[in-house]
Amino acid sequence: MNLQEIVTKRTGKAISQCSNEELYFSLLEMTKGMAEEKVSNEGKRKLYYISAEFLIGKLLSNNLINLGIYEDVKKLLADNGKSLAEIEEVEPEPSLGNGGLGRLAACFLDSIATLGLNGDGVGLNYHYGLFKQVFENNLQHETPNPWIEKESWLTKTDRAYTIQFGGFNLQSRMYDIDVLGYNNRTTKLHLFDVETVDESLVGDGIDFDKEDIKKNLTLFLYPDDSDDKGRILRVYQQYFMVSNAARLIIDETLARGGDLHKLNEYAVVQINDTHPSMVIPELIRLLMERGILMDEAIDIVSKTCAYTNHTILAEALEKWPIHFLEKAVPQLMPIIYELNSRVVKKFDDKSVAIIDDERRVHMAHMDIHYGYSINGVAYLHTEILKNSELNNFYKIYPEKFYNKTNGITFRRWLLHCDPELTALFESLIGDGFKKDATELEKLGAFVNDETVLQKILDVKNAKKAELKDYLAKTQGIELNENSIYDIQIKRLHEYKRQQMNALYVIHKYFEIKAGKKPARPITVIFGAKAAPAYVIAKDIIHLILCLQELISKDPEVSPYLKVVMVENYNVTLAEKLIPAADIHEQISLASKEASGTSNMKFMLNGAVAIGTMDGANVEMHQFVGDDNIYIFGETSEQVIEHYAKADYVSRSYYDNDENIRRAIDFIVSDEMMAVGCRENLERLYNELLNKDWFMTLPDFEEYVAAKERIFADYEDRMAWAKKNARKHEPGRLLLI
Ligand code: CJB
Repeated sequence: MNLQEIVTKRTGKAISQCSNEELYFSLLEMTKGMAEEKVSNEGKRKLYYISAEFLIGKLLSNNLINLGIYEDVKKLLADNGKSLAEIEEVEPEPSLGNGGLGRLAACFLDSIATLGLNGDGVGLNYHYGLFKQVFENNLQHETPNPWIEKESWLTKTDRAYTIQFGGFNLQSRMYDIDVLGYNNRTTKLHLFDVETVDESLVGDGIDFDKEDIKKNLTLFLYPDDSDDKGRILRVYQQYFMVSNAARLIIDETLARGGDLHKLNEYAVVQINDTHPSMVIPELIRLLMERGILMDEAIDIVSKTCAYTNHTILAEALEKWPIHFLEKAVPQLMPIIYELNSRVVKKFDDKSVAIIDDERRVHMAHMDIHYGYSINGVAYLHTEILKNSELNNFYKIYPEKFYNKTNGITFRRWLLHCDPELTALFESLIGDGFKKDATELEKLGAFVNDETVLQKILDVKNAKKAELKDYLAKTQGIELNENSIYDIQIKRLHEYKRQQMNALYVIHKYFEIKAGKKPARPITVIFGAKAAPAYVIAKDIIHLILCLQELISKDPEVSPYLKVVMVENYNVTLAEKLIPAADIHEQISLASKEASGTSNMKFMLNGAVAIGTMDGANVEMHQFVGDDNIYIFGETSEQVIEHYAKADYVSRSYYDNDENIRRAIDFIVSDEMMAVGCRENLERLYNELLNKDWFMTLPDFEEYVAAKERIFADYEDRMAWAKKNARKHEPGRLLLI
C-alpha cells in the first residue's frame, strides 16, 4: 500500500488534512511493510552481534533514505502542505544506549545490512532506556525515558524461551526491529524482554525495587550499580540477554540444517565489551545439555566467540564476585570453575586467571582465553592493549589480537543529518559515495576551487542557523549564529575532560573582563549525560550549568562568550549539532579514549578538531596533516609514565601557574556560589586541586594556546574551508 492508501485506511482523511502524528504512524506502517517485503541477508556463517546497547536513533528518515524513497515522500508531503522534518519530531528516540559503544553497534547493523552480510544484533528491550536527563537548579536529575508506544518499530515475534535463574524462571519474548540496508536487504535487531516487567515499579525519579527481578529486569539500561543490589541486577540482565542469544543461535543453526559440532562454521558471536561475556559458559552449557562433551563444547565455543574491548579503564572491565553469580546463575558456576582451572593449570601467572584471589570473575579474561579474537577499536588503543593493559595475554596469544579502527555510517551522519552538504557533494562527484565512502576522495579535485569552498561555507552557515532555530524551539536556548560554534558532545567522564573545556571558559571570561575581546563571539556547546552514581561527573555538569547562567547574566562578557549545555543529549541532538559545528573538542587524556567516533562524524560534516593524540585522533591527524587539526597535550607514553611513576601532583600546577589558579579558584568564588551549590562546587574544586586523576592541569596551557590559534585561523574563511576540503583527499579515513 502506498502512503495515501494507508492514510485513508487509518484515518479516512486526505494527507493534507492529517495531523503530523497521524502521518507519522502511517509512515511507520508503510515503512515496516516495505521492510518486511525485503529479504534478509544470507550466508553460511551468521554473525550475532551481542550488545547491552544499541543506540539506534530515530528510524523513520534513515529508513526512508535506505529504501530510496526519502525525496519522493518528502515531496508528496510538501505538495500536501506537510513537513517531513516536523513529522520526524513526533517520533520518540529509542532509548537503548549510552555512548559510542552503543552507537557503534547501531552503525555496524546499518553496515551489515548495506554490505549484504549475514548478521543480526541481539540485545535487551529496556522500557525506560538509560534515563532522561532533566536540569533543575543547575543540577542533573534523572527521570524515566519511556519510548515504546502502542505502535512502534518493534514487532512482537513468536520466539519465547524459559530462562533459568537461581530459584526461579522467567519467560522471555523476542521483539524485532528491521534494520534496512541502503538500497539493499535487511538485517534484524532482536531485543529480548520479560513478559512480567512492570513499569509501575518505578517511583521517584528512577528509583525502583532492585530486588524484584521479575518486574524490573528490562526497565533500565545500566541500573545504578553503586550498591550490591544494583550490581546483581546487572548480572541478571546480562545472563538474560546471553541465554536468550545462545538459544537463538542454537535454534537458528539447527533450523538451517547446521551441525552443532561445527557451530563455529555456522555462527560467530561478537561480544561487545564485557557485558555479554557470559555467553561463553552459557553456550558451553547448552551444547553439553545437547549431548556434546565438555572438552569439545569448550573447543567449539572458543572458535565461535570474539571479543571487542572498548576501554582500558579498569572500572569498565567487569569483575563479578562469585557470590553474585552463585546467586543469580548457579548453573554457570561449574563451567566457569572448569574454565578457570584449565587456565590456572596451563599458565603460572595469576594475572591471567579468570577467578582472582578476591573470588571475582574477570569477564574480559574469560573472553580472551576462550575467544578466538580480541580487538581494540583504534590503532593506538590496540597498541596499548598489546603492550601494556593486556600485555600478559598478548604474550600468550599474539595471534588473537587485532585492530579494527571504528567507523560510522555516513548514511545517517551525512545523507540524513546534512542533506544540503550531501546535495553539494553529489553535484560535484555524483552519488557513488552514498554506498562507497572512498568515493569522497574525488572531492580532493576541488581543494582550490573557491566557488566550491564558498558553497561549503554557505552550507555550514545554513546549518548553524537551523541549529539556532531548533534549540530556541525545543530548549529555549538562544544562540548567536554569527559566533563560532565550538562543540563537545560525549558521555560525561573525567577522562574526556569536559572540566578542562570548562576551565578554558573561565579563563576566557577573565580575559574578556580584562579587555581582551575575541575577534568574533564564541559559543561553547556541551552535551553529556553523567551516570547517576558518578558524583564528580555530575559536579562537572553543575559547573558548566552554573557558568552558563553566570555568563549569560554578565553584560560585559555575554556579547563575546556563551556557554550552553543542551539537555538530554541524544542521537537526535547529535544529528542537529554535528552539521552546525565549526570546531569540535576531542580532548581526552592521551591513552584513555579508546577511539571516539564523534570525531569522525564532525570531520565528515566539515568541522575542525582540537584534540589530543588519543584514540582515532591519532589516525585522523596522520591523514589530514598538521595544518588541518589542532593537536596539543602530553602523549600517551608520557601519560602512561606519570601513572607508572605516580609523579603527578595537581597542586604544583595550581601553585605555579597563575591562569590555572585563577580558573580553579573561580569554581568556589562568591559569583559561582550565587548561582550554584556549595557542596558540589567545593567537592569539584578539591578534586581538581588534590587529585585530578585524569590530569587536566598539565595540558591546560597548551590547550589555551591551541584554542587561541584555532580561533585566529577561523578568521581566514577560505583557508578554513580548505581544511575541510583537504580531508577528502586520497587515502583518507576509512569509513564503514
Ligand atoms: N565506550 O561508549 C563506551 N562505553 C563504555 O563503557 C566503554 C567505551 C566507547 O566506545 C566507543 C566505541 O568503541 C569508543 O569510540 C569510545 O572511545 C569509548 O569510550
